Amino acid sequence: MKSILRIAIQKSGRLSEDSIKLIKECSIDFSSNGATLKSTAYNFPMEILFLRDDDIPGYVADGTADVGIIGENVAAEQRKNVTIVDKLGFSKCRLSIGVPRAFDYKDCQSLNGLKIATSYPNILSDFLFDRQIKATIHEISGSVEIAPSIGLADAVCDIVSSGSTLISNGLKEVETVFHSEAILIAHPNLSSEKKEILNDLLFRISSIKNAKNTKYILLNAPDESLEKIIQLLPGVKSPTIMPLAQKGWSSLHSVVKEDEFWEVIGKLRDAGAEGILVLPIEKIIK
Ligand code: PRT
Ligand code: ZN
Repeated sequence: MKSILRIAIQKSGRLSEDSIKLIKECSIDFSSNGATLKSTAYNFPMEILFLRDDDIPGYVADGTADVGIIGENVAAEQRKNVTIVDKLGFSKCRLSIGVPRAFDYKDCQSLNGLKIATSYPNILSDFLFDRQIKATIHEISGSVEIAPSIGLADAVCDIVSSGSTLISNGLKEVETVFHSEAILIAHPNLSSEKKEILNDLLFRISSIKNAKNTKYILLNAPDESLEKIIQLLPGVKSPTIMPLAQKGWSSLHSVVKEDEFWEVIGKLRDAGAEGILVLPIEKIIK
């Protein structure tokens, strides 16, 4: 029987949409109607399992799934025997310590003697141990942010992204314990056939990551400006230049990072560039 790579992704939650989007951007088609627990890709040797994110490291470790997409925070907390094969760049967040706004916080030693509520006891205890802080960890599974206001704890250690949950619960963020983003984990001993499928998947993911925030740019310029413009838009290898029907003018095609584009646009126009078009890129294979 032909090998199939089983990937576990979050069924519903903050990772779901971007996980599905990433797989589909890899040109792997499957149905995902929200109700199914398992789906088979139509055009790639892959089966998709839809699970709770907390269950994914265990299933990947025991081989029920071959690979999985989870938050780095979950992998670091659970410490299951899995290999991190790629960072995926979405669901970025941090695990931070928050204390009541009125708390006179100086540095991490101010945490000595406090009771800290968290769903991440392992990551927090490493953080405290490294800094020789003696605090009590109170493990709770949800709604960590309300613990200080109901007298359950003095401080919290919870996931923060915008910071508004901490603020609306009268807390201030005082220490960052861990930075997280979505990662691809794999079973440590995949068969060579499954490894081959995983390598194909990783290659497709890298071409999508290369294209992220990168735009295709076309412009017209007088020939005497080309050298200057090439310096501004070096592209992947070097820009393509084609003569226009109008003598003395060329069309230049290149790629540019979106944030760098706004820095060079003024310089391109000063150099004589006209008719600048900027288009999205789906994939870049280097
Ligand atoms: O049901 P299931 O168990 O599958 O999902 P879950 O409820 O355990 O997880 P979910 O969907 O909430 O989060 C999945 C992953 O997304 C986490 O493990 C993180 O890696 C990542 N992530 C990114 C976040 C956030 N951003 C986030 N903001 N996880 C949780 N939050 C919560 C946080 O717990 C807090 O309550 O959002 C609140 C803080 O947000 P801000 O924007 O107010 O700071
Ligand atoms: Zn969860």
